[in-house]
Amino acid sequence: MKQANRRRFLALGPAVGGALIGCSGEKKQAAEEDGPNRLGKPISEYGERSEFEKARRLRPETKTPEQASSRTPLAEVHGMITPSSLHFERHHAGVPNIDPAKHTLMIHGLVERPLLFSVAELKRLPSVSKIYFIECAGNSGSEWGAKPAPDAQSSHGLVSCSEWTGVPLSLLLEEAGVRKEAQWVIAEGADACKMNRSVPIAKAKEDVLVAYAQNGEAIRPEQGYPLRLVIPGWEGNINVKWLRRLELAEQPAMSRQETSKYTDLEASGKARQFTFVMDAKSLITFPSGGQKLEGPGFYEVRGIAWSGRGKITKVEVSFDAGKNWQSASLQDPVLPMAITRFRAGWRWDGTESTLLSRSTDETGYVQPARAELIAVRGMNSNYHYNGVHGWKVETTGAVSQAVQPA
Ligand SMILES: Nc1nc2c(c(=O)[nH]1)N[C@H]1C(S)=C(S)[C@@H](COP(=O)(O)O)O[C@H]1N2
Ligand SMILES: [Mo]
Repeated sequence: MKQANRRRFLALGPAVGGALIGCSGEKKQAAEEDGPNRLGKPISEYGERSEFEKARRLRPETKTPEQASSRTPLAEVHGMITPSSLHFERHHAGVPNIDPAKHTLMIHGLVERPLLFSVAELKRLPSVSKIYFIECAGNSGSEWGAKPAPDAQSSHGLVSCSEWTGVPLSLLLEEAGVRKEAQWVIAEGADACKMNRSVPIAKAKEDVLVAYAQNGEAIRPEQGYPLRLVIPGWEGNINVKWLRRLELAEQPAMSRQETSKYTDLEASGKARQFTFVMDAKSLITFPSGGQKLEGPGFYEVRGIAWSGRGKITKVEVSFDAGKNWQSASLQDPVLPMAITRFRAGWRWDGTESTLLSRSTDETGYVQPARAELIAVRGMNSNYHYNGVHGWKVETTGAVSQAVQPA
């Protein structure tokens, strides 16, 4: 049975058959010289990837790389976890070099008992590990305009997903004793700009983490070493890195990042503020812009979906610009506020095709078409674009961005 399936698979076309051409005797000998008969490298203290692997973060050309973002190569990563070394970065004042032995977290303001924790003290407290995505509100912002970005990394690379370990913020707040007037927690980082954001008290008590680990090791400096806030499902900016202070207050701070930035100007000229939640989104990562299909035949279309409101319950894909839709299969585990991978088989007949994906989350929210999004939000926004995205496969097999009707 297995054999029969395998033979059928090989018949699917040139795209999958090529890799299985047998070795000639000569080739076999060469392979053995580099391979298992040759003594390899010794053990090492800290792992590096193979020299043949080239996936890397995309950085813009800029004179101010301390105030910039780099992007995850979404078309080159697998599964739901982003390797820490490829997690996107967004810094407003560079990455501070913090000695954890000297770093502290202060909790003060409207509390019964102001507290000061060392990193070591935080690590002694009851901990949890959770898989959550972090997405900059500016992710896929290029798609608001008439000229969408050419590939998955430049259009959607400001989202990544890690396993975060840390202390529930609710536990620290209980220890401090939150006074009933306190409605906001103002979080501040230890970077040069002391970036700060205001978190509503209900969310702070619900599921926020003061994280010290990412994917099994200490958080990377770029992600906030030694401490960061992880605020599940909410825009990246509020996930304050290099966390050093939490002030309980009656009012939000009205800081730069929640007034002049990270607000969304509507068509009427009125701005939406405190738009924390990242709505459901999805992206096909294979085939995606810049790639080339070798010829007609079978392909596994792959992508990622995520929602700041909970679990992804459905991803539909279309191979004909939205005329027909079918459900993709979702890779377990499907976790709330985490990246979910989807896959769907496609037999490409060689004609020009537009591939779309559309996600639905457990609240019933459906990722809108671009026109539906613009009808509600106008065209003034830089942030929170989550319209259905498409790639065009040309008859040559070249894949490029598909312009969605406005
Ligand atoms: N202290 C501090 N926290 C910060 C930032 C910053 O510049 N300083 N950038 C914010 C923004 S805009 C985003 S999108 C996320 C990015 O997190 P990452 O760099 O770990 O991907 O961190 C947020 N937290
Ligand atoms: Mo951001």
